[in-house]
Amino acid sequence: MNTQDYINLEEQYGAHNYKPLDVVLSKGKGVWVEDVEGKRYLDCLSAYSALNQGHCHPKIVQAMTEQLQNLSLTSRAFRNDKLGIFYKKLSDMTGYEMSLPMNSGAEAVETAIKVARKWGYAVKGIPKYEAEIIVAAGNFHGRTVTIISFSTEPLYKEAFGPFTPGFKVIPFGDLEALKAAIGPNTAAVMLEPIQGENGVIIPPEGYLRGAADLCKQNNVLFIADEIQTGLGRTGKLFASEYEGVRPDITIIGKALSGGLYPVSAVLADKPVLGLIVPSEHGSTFGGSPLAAVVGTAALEVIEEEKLPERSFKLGKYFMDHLSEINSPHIKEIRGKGLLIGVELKPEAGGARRFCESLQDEGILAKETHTHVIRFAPPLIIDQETLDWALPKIAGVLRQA
Ligand code: IF1
Repeated sequence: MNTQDYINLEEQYGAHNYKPLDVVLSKGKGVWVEDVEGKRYLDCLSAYSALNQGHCHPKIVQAMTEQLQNLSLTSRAFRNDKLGIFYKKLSDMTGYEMSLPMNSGAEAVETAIKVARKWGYAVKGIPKYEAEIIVAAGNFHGRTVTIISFSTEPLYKEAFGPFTPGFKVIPFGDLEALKAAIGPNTAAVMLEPIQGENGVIIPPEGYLRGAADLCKQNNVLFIADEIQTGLGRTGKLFASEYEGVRPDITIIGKALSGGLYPVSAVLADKPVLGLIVPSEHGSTFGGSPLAAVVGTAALEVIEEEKLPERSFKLGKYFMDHLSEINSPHIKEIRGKGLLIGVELKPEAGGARRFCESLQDEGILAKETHTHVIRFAPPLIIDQETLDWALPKIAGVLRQA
């Protein structure tokens, strides 16, 4: 079978909920992937930041393979000998007292919403079923019905109502709007520190700090969705650290497994997460021994290989050199660490064709929101590889 055969197979038998680049990958190692024709590419998407540790990281693969010889799943009806170790690692590394493991990011977001609502009723005393959660326009938190209920992107939402009530949407980056939106029934404010999907949108300096302060003053939980920005991606373990913010709840996923298996978690302290009692919440696969060893190994790699520091340093190097590219198409380059967006002028005709040219050059990147090319390579990338990629990126960006 060649590339076209694989594409035809997918198109014929699979739902068309994506329109991928026409590249069929069959191998991955570190920052590199290979397609079925044997062509090699630098991965500059990292599965939307799930591959911060690189493809098939040997340490995580070994942990997973060893575990597979012993025990994969117990369900949470029984305990297993790996989950506690994972909890402790999460706590030691993040400073939160407790965590609740799920699988996909969306499930962890749903979990955080449930926890925040329960806190609103049990602790804050909000009248039953009147809890409100404030979110930002342009948000992306996943695909479940409740989560799309507060999306502002019609394509993600419009066809799928009726929607879950209890959410209030305010403009991202506007503290006055947030202040005005908080009321007696507000249980939580949930934000992405940087809006990834919305085009790598960085809020004005002081916004997260201000939002967290407003929450504290008004007895409201501050929830950070760090599923994409967390675990080193932006040059710190968590993007919230840039403003000295410690959210009441932090949500992580993606790189929590290094891309081997879906592992997500909600992190919080006992007064919040301790409110959840047996049978109120759960998951067949969440917290399995397999997930626990993969999660533990993925966290160890982040620590041992100093991925946040690497991301900080190499992100700056990457951005500085991207900024030197003299292209009439570039409107703005923005980012933190190795989460970088290159916004093109509308006249450039959309980012997609640039991504296709990058593909020809052996670089896989993905457009986001029509005009932005997102560069987010695995955090294990080195300067030499960036030096290989930069002239190619420059060539593509200068093209007519
Ligand atoms: C898709 C985007 C990225 C996320 C944040 C929760 C989730 C995500 C901040 C849900 C997921 C993904 C999912 C994937 C594409 C993608 C994405 F382009 F849509 F926006 F990363 F930039 N919070 N992001 O970014 O996590 O349930 O998927 O594990 O849905 O097409 P999930």
